[in-house]
Amino acid sequence: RFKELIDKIRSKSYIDKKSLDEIIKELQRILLSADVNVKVVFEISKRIKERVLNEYSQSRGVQLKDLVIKILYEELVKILGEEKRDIIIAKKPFVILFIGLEGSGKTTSVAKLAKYFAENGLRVGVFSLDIHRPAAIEQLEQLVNRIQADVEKIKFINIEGTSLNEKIRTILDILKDRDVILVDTAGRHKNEESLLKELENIYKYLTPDFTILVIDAYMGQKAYDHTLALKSRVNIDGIIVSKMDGSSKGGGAISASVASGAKILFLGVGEKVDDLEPYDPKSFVSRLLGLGDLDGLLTRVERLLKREVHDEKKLRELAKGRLTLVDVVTQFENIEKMGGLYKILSYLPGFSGKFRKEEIDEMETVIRKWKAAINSMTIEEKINPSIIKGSRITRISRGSGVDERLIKNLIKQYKIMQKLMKDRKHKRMFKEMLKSTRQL
Ligand SMILES: Nc1nc2c(ncn2[C@@H]2O[C@H](COP(=O)(O)OP(=O)(O)OP(=O)(O)O)[C@@H](O)[C@H]2O)c(=O)[nH]1
Ligand SMILES: [Mg+2]
Repeated sequence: RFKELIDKIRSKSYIDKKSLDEIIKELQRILLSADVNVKVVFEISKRIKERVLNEYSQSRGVQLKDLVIKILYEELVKILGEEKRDIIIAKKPFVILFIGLEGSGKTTSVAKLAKYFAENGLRVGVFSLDIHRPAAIEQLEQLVNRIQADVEKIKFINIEGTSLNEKIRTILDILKDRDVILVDTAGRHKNEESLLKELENIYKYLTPDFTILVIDAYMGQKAYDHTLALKSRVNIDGIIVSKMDGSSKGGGAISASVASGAKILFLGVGEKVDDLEPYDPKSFVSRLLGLGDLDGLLTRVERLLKREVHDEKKLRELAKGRLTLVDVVTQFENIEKMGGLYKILSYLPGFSGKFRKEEIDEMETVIRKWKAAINSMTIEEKINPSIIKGSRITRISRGSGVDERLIKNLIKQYKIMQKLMKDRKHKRMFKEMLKSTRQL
């Protein structure tokens, strides 16, 4: 579905408020169907709209659809995490608490991370505080025993028949020589007050150095409220998204990230202790949006943005004071900055009241299309527009989606402007410009 949206944008290379609104609406539908929380979708789409409007005029050479994807990507990873990150083991022992909804994959994730840390040369201690589900502690023990590691590397501890406070104190003491201690807990539902209270107590007695929220990729819309409920009781420092080996797109992770303020660290990609992957922003977002080669696209856009800066410089040197189409674009941008044609005209004697609002809106649309056409031109064409004829016009039209007729008219405008620049009769310039724009 995202692909369809992109194809739709592809056929547009200029933006007006209406078509951007359409794009944003479609984007909202896609994010909602990927299970991103409604509030989050609203926030993200607002940001994207603002940024597209702001950045499009400065991103010459970048197609609108690519710009939309780039901005969407940047906004998403701002929430999810912009890079792969590691848990910094800042002291010894470093205590990590695992929390999450029932069945979210906490116990499996504890075992996966035990293996991960052991492989990184750390001495790991593991224990469980899940006294609610039968056989929960045995499940963790079995998973840990399955890890192929030096027996010395991973130590599993359990003691029975004491209070929560006593149990935590005793086990922490036994494991005090470990580099890192991983603590499993029972699943909590946001409406089970006694379990949430118990979590608060665990947090208080354990004083963990780091708390990981484990969320199931299939959790969807519920992720937001559940995360908020947990966040109101304990700190959340990082997120593991489990079951990413299934068909879910993992949109719930965005909700969990927003609600907790924490970033994604790892993904669970299977039931075995080896099935752990570090989070990678590009592949996570590609999957969420169902986009194949996001990496390639982002690299291309970056390159284009860099090259444009370079091209501009070269262009300025070559043009040496001549009126180029880049200057024309700058003029158009100045008009926009000054509040649009309507405002400018109302200040010019002889013009105020001459045009109806709709006529001026129409002219502004034409100007936007001209800008798109200029974006599709080569440097030579921008400096010396008189070479733009025949097959060049066809090419520019195809590249920008702007009608050939409009491009020819742009060249005509340019020539008029060039002439008028010489005798500096700005008033007449406007008059002529507007007259022939109206004839379109
Ligand atoms: N396919 C797949 N299955 C997973 C993954 N992580 C966990 N599971 C499975 O999901 C189920 C629940 O996992 P647990 O680790 O027991 O979840 P939990 O959060 O500890 O569950 P409770 O302790 O009951 O709250 C088990 O059948 C796991 O094998 C994963 O990344 N991929
Ligand atoms: Mg468990």
